[in-house]
Amino acid sequence: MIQDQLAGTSVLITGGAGFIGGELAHTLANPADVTVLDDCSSGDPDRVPSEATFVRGDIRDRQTVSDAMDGVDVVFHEAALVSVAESVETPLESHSRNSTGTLTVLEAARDHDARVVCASSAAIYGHPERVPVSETDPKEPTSPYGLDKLALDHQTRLYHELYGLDTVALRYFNAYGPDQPANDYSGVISIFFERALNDEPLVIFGDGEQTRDFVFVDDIVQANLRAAVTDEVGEAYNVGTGTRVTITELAESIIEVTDSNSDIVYDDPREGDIRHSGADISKARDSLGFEPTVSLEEGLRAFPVSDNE
Ligand code: UD2
Repeated sequence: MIQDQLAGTSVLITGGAGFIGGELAHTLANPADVTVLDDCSSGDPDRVPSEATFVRGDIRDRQTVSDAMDGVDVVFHEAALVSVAESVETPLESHSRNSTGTLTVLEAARDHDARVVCASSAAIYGHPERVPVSETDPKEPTSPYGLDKLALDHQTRLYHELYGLDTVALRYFNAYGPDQPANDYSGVISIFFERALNDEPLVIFGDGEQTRDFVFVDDIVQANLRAAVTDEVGEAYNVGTGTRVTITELAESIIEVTDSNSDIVYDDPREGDIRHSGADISKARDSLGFEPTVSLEEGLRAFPVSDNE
């Protein structure tokens, strides 16, 4: 298994109480020595595995970050303000957490000579000129979140070019998994599951023909582990599956999987919504050996279908 290549190393996971960071922490808790740094502004301390050292703190606090990085070989930087909609409401907060926070992590990594794998996002591409989108395509973010992740993406590359640090940026497409919280700021899959399980209508914004590349959290973890050991550093990689579904197809699948009586209803399109998003993953395939392993059908079946499960 890829995580065995990190056996005996010391890793720091920022945002390790969050949806993706928590999954990484559980995967690495056995082979590696894991420290989690999370301020729990959106993360849940219950996600942190008992084997990990948990530091409750803010990634913008230089001393806290530096202390947490003492003796660390690899940093997985997952801490972020994760919601596009929230970033539109609070652009300063998004900038502070997503851009300044990342610089603070990279600066500490420079001091401690630690490798850093940073969570970038497909949001940096804005409305792609073509799908699937490849890493060199234009980047015109349409939200503060996308802009701040674009800054993170460049910061990650610059710390390699200027300071010789081993860095990698992973541009996540639409991440999902059973542990993703369902609220106004979360992804469509967790929202649809919650509504389907309560037989409430699934509300689609727009005509439902918009498409997304949904990537299961286990595959996001796999990409991170590969980035932690690759020689191809100073690079950014798309992390998706290379396949897309329409939001109507997604809603129908979730109703089927949950055996729900929910209806599908259509509402006004969401402002700033991207029409089509899908990843060209050939670079990650060729350079990292990344291969998505969980189809959308399998991923949806990993969700609990009743409150008792
Ligand atoms: C996701 C990520 C974002 C960023 C981006 C990368 C979330 C919450 N956001 O934005 O962080 O990484 O991908 O491109 O994961 N929709 C409905 N009904 C609902 C909710 C959503 O129809 O109740 C639609 C929505 O209008 C959009 C699609 O579903 O067309 C996906 O929406 P999303 O909020 O899950 O994710 P997205 O692609 O805006």
